[in-house]
Amino acid sequence: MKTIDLRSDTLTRPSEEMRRAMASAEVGDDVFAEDPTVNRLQEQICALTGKEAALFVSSGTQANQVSVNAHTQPGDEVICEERCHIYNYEAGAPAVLSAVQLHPLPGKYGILDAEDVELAIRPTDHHFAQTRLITLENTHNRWGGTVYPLEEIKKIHKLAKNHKLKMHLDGARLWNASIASGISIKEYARYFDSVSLCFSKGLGAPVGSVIAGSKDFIERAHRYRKLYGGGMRQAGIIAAGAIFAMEHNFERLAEDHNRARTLAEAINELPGFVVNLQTVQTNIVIIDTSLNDKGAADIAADLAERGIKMIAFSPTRLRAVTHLHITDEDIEQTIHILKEYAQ
Ligand code: TLP
Repeated sequence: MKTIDLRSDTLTRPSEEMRRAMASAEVGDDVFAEDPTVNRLQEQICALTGKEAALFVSSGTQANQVSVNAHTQPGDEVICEERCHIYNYEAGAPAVLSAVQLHPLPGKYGILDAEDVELAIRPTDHHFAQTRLITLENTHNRWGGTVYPLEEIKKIHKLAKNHKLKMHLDGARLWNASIASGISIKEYARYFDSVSLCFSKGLGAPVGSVIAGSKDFIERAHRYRKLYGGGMRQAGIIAAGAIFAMEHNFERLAEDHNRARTLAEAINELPGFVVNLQTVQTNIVIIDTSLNDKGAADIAADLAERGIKMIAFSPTRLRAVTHLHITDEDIEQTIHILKEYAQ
């Protein structure tokens, strides 16, 4: 029985061609900034984002945490959305590594309201932590891959400027946002002081993320990358996978989005399963299972026995993610098995 693994787009394995590109990559010591492939990747990212400088890092978590540290001082406060990755899935790193506190705000489908953000900014007073940074996530993972409307980003950017705050974008899946909205990565990046992008999600590279920002910011980020043990040597081997992924797997994300939509619509018709179709904008489908007697973890276990893997995202929510290895037939088969199961 073939297993259809919808747990995450991080599960993709490098293709033969990607492996060949990696095997033949020119390399040097990147801690000396002498790896030509890493340097080429960073230059490509500067062009893509319109930023002055870029830094290749090992993971999305490292990209976010290096950025948080490079923007803040211990005791500062960081405004974020309450379901964001930085707050929920990075092992409490902002407190441990940057000694900052997070100020999570509720958002609609992961989108913060500019007025709420403004109200959350602390006045300058010795009772309060100093608000220093706002982080946004695009697409928003826990909300089901929702795309941040550019108008909302602009509003938050404007007030951040007025209050002299920095803006960081967790753009692990900014690729998907760009394909879904038709808005370029560069246009999104304009409104942020730093942007992180992951190569190891929908783009299908095995390892690696990148941060882009001003020269000053990236210089500070360089120091934190080293401090976190993230200075890599012949990293061109993995940077070559990232370059290959950008060149071959970016445009095709539209296919993943179409498949997620087909899956979401079919699941929403089944008894006991509800999908808020408004949130299905890219490659993530969040399935509400609260009408079932069984919890999401038990349903996930039952489905795994039938060859379909999804993640229980909460006691009443499953997540299914489409990616490079998921075909139209896999979607049909998933729908077929879910139909049988729902009855
Ligand atoms: N997300 C993973 C899990 O950690 C939940 C997934 O399967 O979706 N930002 C966002 C928005 C992410 O979704 C992720 C990974 C990261 C950052 C962190 O990336 P890595 O795993 O490379 O540290």
